[in-house]
Amino acid sequence: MSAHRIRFVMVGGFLGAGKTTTLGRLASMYMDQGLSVGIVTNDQAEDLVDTNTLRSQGFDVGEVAGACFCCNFNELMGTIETLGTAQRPDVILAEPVGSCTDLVATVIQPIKRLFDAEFEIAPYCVILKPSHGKRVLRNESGAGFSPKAAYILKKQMEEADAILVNRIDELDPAEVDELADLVQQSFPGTPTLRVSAKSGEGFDGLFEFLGQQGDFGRRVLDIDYDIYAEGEAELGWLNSSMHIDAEEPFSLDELLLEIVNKLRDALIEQDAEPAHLKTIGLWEGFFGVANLISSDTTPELSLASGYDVKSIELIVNARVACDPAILEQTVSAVLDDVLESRGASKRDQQTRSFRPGRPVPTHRFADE
Ligand SMILES: Nc1nc2c(ncn2[C@@H]2O[C@H](COP(=O)(O)OP(=O)(O)O)[C@@H](O)[C@H]2O)c(=O)[nH]1
Ligand SMILES: [Mg+2]
Repeated sequence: MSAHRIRFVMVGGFLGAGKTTTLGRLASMYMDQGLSVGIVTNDQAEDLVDTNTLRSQGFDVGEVAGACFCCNFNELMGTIETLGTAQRPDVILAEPVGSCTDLVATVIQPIKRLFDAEFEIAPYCVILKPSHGKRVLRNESGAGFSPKAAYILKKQMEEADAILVNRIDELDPAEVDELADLVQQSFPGTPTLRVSAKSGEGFDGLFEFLGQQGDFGRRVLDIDYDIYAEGEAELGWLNSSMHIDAEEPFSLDELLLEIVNKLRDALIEQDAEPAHLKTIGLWEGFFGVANLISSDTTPELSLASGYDVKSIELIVNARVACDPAILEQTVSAVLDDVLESRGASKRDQQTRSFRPGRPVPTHRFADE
């Protein structure tokens, strides 16, 4: 039995909202306070860029792959147990799949009811992604996603104890005010925090907010699982990993950025809106990461390696509003193109592409 209760901090939000960046920053803040931290990532399939990104930064990360936390609750709890074997963690940071919602009823409430002696629940924060979020909250058509995917994005925020308006580093103050007002109109009474996971602005306030004691994770949704399932199934999902070898060294960062840039162009041409494209290249302890979070934002090298390489492990994760078969062909063509121009080749490639299946939660506790 446990000596202390582990603080369970889950941070939700749509695909590409900034969850992984936020959790990395929070992990460092908890560790600076002398606390031991475990992180749990989650995806519908293996080979996660997020897990590798966070592990490369030196964090203790467990992965629940193959189904979301809600549909694989037992593995979530099992994975938490494997973290911090030397020392039971003080804090668990959990990142749910970005297309998942109803997490209060299917993850937080079950932890409270079944594992109350072992865990205490921190306020459940959900990150607003300005690019897609603004259009969805304004009920604009052409948000790049269908009304059913927009339904998921809104439900995610509806169940939050607080909503984080992220990316304030790149928004002007009037835009931030507009977003915060939109959030207030849509979810009256829900505290709204303004943050930048990239610069750290607003994180002292967030950290304090997360440290509150109280009964959090109580906003159980009234949700239509048919719309939710159909919204999720409109996304094409692809996880692919491979080794890449070349005769001559090439810039890892340029390769990563070129992959994301070319994918973006190819997807726009097919009218397929990216929810999140990410790729990590790893070689002997150093790594680079590139990301794209919507068709109208710029691809960016989120973590630069600064290295030239001849051999890497490459992982590509793509979540795009299109047929997964088309997504797989597109990724394959882009990889062939960028590798050929470097005289590089790939081997041992493993690719999974699919539409997420209907969510069937392990537990669902709807009433208090
Ligand atoms: N400019 C800016 N970029 C951010 C911020 N937070 C996240 N990003 C970038 O957005 C992309 C997606 O972030 P990530 O944390 O992977 O999102 P997730 O899918 O919710 O886990 C990455 O390229 C991040 O570097 C932020 O506050 N400002
Ligand atoms: Mg992530």
